Amino acid sequence: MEEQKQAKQRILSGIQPTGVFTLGNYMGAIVNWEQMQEDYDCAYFIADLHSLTVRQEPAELRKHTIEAFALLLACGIDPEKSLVFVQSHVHTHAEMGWVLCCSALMGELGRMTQFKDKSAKHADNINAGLFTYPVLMAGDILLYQADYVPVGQDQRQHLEFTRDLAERFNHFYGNVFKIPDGYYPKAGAKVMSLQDPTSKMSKSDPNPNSFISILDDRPVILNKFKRAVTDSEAEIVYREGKDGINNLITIYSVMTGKSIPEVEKEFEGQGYGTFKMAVGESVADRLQPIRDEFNRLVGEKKYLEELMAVGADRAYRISRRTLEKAKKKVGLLLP
Ligand code: ATP
Ligand code: LTN
Repeated sequence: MEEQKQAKQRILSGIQPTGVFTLGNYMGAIVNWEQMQEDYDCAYFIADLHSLTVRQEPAELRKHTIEAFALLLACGIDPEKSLVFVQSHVHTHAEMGWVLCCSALMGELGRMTQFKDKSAKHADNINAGLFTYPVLMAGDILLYQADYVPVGQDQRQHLEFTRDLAERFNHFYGNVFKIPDGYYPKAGAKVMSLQDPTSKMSKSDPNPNSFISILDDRPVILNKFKRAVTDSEAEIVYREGKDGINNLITIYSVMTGKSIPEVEKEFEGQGYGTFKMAVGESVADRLQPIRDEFNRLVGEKKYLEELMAVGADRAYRISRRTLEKAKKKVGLLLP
């Protein structure tokens, strides 16, 4: 049994507890996470250390962390099949981050789009953690010798950085890390804001009409789609320049499993109003069981804490092997 498991390739990914997950997180990452559980050895975690790079209210962060853990389970991540844990419960992550920081270059970190975007958004708190964020993320991935990292399009640059850093480390110190690949969904890798379809849907957007939270109820979902920004034409076709409609077509296509030409055909000659409601209904149908399961699980705090403890213990036992190897290679004396 154990041997069979070892033969499988390893998947690892994380999500920050910065609020309730959006439809973007779900389509861009979690849908793949759930599907991959069958064929891979998967590890998923709540990236709470990463969320400290933006100022958080401590009580809120604690609440969001336990809720994010429950949400993962509600989305179908099965702790019997996958390793699920909270990043800060496993101290190897912070330690690996430090060792890797000493191989990361200021220049490459300064070029990261997310660093530039978040610095602009939080000009009063451009902290060193925001700058070294990708190094901590690289450590998360490399500690587990992951083969694939399923993420949305916005994380592509961080994945490239992880590969470069791992290659550099291996080159200087000897082979320690496996070089991971990103894994992106064919559709839904970048779900756009419903209010500004040229920018990505984000759970920390101050305008709640711009995103669908996976815990929104049906009337809220329908209302948000009704107000979604589109264009002044009347054709439901996927075409360059029609960012709002393209986004809605993609969402409907992923929710229903229909191809884009099938969706175009289904709504030929129909108005935007009808189409928006159909998209809203498809999303509400899909999210309903997740919401029900979340509401059940979130009351089971003790059960969730037990799962977190089991996950942390297993994650530590796996990750310490790589950490020790890396520490030895750079010349640290192991105790
Ligand atoms: P924040 O708004 O706090 O920066 P976020 O909504 O961008 O957070 P993360 O926790 O940073 O969410 O991302 C979790 C996963 O969801 C990542 O794999 C990321 O690529 C993916 N993701 C985030 N937003 C989208 C989106 N709009 N479309 C597709 N995937 C997304
Ligand atoms: N930066 C990621 C969250 C994250 C992550 C990881 C994803 C932290 N560590 C390791 C994949 C692998 C984000 O989604 N914004």
